[in-house]
Amino acid sequence: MNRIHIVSNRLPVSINVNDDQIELIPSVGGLATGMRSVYKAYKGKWIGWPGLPSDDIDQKLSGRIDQALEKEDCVSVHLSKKEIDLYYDGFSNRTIWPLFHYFAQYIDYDPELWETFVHVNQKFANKALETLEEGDTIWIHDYQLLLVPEMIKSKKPGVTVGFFLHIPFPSFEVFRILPWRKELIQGMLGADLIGFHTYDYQRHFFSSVRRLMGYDISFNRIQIEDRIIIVDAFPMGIDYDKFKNAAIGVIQKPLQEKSKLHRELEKYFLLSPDRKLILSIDRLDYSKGIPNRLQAFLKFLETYPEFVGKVTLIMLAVPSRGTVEHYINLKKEVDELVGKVNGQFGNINYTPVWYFYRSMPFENLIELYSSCDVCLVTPVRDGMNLVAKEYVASRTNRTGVIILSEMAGVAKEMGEALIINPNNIKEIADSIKQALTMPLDEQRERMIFLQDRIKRYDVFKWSSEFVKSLSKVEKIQNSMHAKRVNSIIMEKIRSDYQNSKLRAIFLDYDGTLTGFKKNPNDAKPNEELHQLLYQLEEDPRNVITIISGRDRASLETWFEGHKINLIVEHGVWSKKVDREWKMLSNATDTWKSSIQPILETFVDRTPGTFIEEKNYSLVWHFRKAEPEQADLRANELKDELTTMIANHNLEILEGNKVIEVKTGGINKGIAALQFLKNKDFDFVFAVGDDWTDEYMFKELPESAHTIKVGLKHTAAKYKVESVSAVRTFLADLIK
Ligand code: ADQ
Repeated sequence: MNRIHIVSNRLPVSINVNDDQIELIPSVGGLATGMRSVYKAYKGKWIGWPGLPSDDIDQKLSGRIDQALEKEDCVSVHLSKKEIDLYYDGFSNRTIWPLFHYFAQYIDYDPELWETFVHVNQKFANKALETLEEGDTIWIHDYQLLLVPEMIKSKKPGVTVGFFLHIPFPSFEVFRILPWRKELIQGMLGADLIGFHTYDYQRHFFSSVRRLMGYDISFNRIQIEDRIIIVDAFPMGIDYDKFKNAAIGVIQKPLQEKSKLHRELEKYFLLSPDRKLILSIDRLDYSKGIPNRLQAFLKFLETYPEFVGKVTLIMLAVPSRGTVEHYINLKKEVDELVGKVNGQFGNINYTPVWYFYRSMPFENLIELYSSCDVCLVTPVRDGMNLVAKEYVASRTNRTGVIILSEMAGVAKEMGEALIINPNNIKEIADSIKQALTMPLDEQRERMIFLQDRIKRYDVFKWSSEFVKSLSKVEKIQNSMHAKRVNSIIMEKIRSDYQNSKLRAIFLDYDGTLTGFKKNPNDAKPNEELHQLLYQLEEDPRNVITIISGRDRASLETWFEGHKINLIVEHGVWSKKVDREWKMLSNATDTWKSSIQPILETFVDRTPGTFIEEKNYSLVWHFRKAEPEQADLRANELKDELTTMIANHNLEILEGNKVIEVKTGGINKGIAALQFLKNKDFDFVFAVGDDWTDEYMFKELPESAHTIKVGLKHTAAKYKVESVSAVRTFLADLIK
């Protein structure tokens, strides 16, 4: 792989200018650690804002700062105070952040914020473009830079672009609220690989892509023209060993070297052997559920008075976004609640909540992690939450209990924690009691599993997995472009054709041999096609089969007089030349009564659409409908059907302007294989245009020549652009 560059809002260093001296202070955060290993190893650059507003530094100093950063392979994007205010504090933190964390009531819809967001994203993209060379890879981070992937891809398509979102991706019903929702999705879709912390966020993202853009999605791939985008979950890890080793260091420190905080913690325990500490650490953010946590602690002390005087909550809140109104209000609310708990239960010897409103050095953080019996992590929404993982890594004696919100991404990896709903105050209060009284054996049993898992998938593994996927997607993209039929490929297929004795030729019909018509019944073969097929049939070595999703009637009529076999309804029925129709499978159609009413509501609501009923499938046709409305409805329908199909063993096929629901387990691939049975074909050929044909491409023997019509991603070996290219190809084959 070539160079890998990183783009994030902030560079991994802070700058201190003192008496004209420039000092670079490396960031110790998890992301910086993980990414440093990547861009250093792949000889890339890190592009981002250095943290100082450009209005505060004169040009000369700015040049010197850039030079100092350059030595660290960092490239700075200069932002003015106004840009930071409108792009970072503004659109990023007052619009996207509340939207993506389901705080719709906090969203700021100011178009000026949006315009600056676009402008600043373009600044980041431009800086990256100056650095990027074709063939390089770039990994873009987080919600502040959602538009950068597209801005880069559109200018340098040869660059492989990765994007990782560190916060949740909300459900479509929430995401759609935003006036600029399409632009954000489009921006993200410039990436070749999009990563989220959890599968749920991925699922929500797919739903928005489907509903807003109408792109094809299969498994974890989105197909747009001749591009493929892979979307996957990569749960971010921490630098496990760093936390573990630091915790060992803290424990082994002689008394005189211990920090003031550590000595205070130890003194607290000495007062009484049954004293316990609960820890809470976050940025002061409304998504973190801090007021709920305090209310739950209050409820706990009220419900279980035997713990009053024995249990203390250490609450660390890092000041964050302090100029934004909702954060100012939150600070006030938290202050009041802390006052309330301490007022109600505290006395001269006992302070129930020790509240620190500040950042703390790493060493103190470790002292807290290793001293506290319980870690309380109760966000109302959180992309991942690294605090929970850091607590686990710091528990060298393998005791300690985590109470964890189900709304944090990390809950997916921590089944052994006590999982709570952050809005259920009573449940949290009861969990605190459960955690404090949990036997040590049980604590260890749970902790061992947690530690094993979090150690295995640490931040280095996380970044290397993402990089691995980037190189995989790069290979897929390259192979897609390499597949077009050219004269060399044509020659090879023709020579195989000429040297063979018995040939199986599978031809899809609509979109392959003929173009699409508004009314499916108007698509009958024209004279040119008849003549072409007659020529193919003339050679007795050719066994030709039209393999289609259509029903029996039209194809039988249209190809009367031809020496052509028919396979229809995606493989349910087949008919050899001069024989009767045969059913290929014992399929059931009992599911129709539950799916038909859903399709009918779509017909009612979408003029120009209709349902076609086949033996083992139902098809919703929307070619004649008003295109924009139909596309919207089609996406809605797919979304609705997706939740139904698993219960019925069904498949949804997205054809060209049709959505077909059919019985599972029958497809063109299985049907084509049946046809090949007991005969010695030494030339197998298949051509088709949509993804129902992909089954055929996958199932046919390795030696088969398979061709996809259109430039989308395919399992076929080769591609041609259009129906007329298929006809030319067939004509050339038999020349
Ligand atoms: P954050 O919202 O910042 O990150 P989180 O993942 O918990 O949340 O990370 C916080 C980090 O700050 C931790 O590493 C912690 O040690 C540190 N920290 C917290 N309080 C501190 C204090 N008082 N002093 C010093 N350090 C403190 C966003 C998303 C998360 C996602 C991360 C990473 O909101 O959901 O997990 O990115 O993708």
